[in-house]
Amino acid sequence: MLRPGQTPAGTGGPTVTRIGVIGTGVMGADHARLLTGAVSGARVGGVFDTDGARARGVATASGGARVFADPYALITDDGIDAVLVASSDATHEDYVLACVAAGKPVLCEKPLAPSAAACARIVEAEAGHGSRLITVGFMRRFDPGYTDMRRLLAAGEIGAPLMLHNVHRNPAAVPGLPGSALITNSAVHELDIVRWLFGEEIVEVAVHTPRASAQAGGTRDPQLLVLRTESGVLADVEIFVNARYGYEVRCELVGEAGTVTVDAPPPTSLRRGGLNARTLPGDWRPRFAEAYRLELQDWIDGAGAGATAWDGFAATVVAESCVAALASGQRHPVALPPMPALYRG
Ligand code: ISE
Repeated sequence: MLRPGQTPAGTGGPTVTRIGVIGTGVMGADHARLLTGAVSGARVGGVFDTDGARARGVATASGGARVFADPYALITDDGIDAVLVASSDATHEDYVLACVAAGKPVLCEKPLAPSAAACARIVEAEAGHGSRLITVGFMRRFDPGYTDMRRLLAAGEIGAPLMLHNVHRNPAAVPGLPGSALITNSAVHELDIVRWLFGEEIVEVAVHTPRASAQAGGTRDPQLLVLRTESGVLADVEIFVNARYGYEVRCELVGEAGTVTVDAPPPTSLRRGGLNARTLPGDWRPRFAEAYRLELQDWIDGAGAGATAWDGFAATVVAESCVAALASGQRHPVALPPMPALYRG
């Protein structure tokens, strides 16, 4: 996590943290745009992408950031205070470990790494370093709907929680996507939200599948995950990545004395020809625009509300159990090792 005061030496002006962005695809470009125009106290200091033209485009749009040919040179450069990793999932581990070795704060897009073993190596490195440097980009923790739901639950407004029903739909996915990717790439957000909302671990999972959609190109889509927490709360997650009609994420929390619903309808509706219509976004960026902005601001301010490396590890452990449950059709237990002291409290 960042700490305020990481001002480039000798500027004399307000604190500006220079961020190095690794990966300038859809998410990296969007983070760079927010850092440049919507977040205070930061600017894009450098960018790296395997596609040089794409990196140059984002550098220009970010007000002339430096373009690095080597991501490790970006990480260790004196002109870079902190790093945002938005490259492909398989590259996260190496970049995050290099940031820890350089003692630089890093915000890594989800998932922290594709396997629990890789996440464990990252946790071990950070615990060895002795202070927290890593934040994981589970942006829903900053979505006003989800934070309100958590606040209402904590305030006792709906009594003790019983169930959480989640709907997570994308309009289309690449044909032939492995069924496991629906869990590790998409439903991993709900795996994190369940841990964050209830403040306890998921201990058992099952994955059910109806017949696959004819639109899914051979992918086992949709899927229904059923998660049981330590205290016996059940959360179900419908993940459907070829829903065709648009991007939609919503959920309802059922408690002993009431429910809380998170929905994100756009404020404008069009009534015409017997219909009352609201436009749905095409993907997650408009749906979670405010969450991404608040996540970055929190990171820049060093406020520390973001997910830790341990949270990234735990979500991936649960995801691996779900993938095993998808393959076996059986319920699977989730086993986490003891949490290192660095992440307690
Ligand atoms: C994507 O990678 C995301 O992180 C989105 O939030 C999620 O809704 C989508 O399904 C993923 O593919």
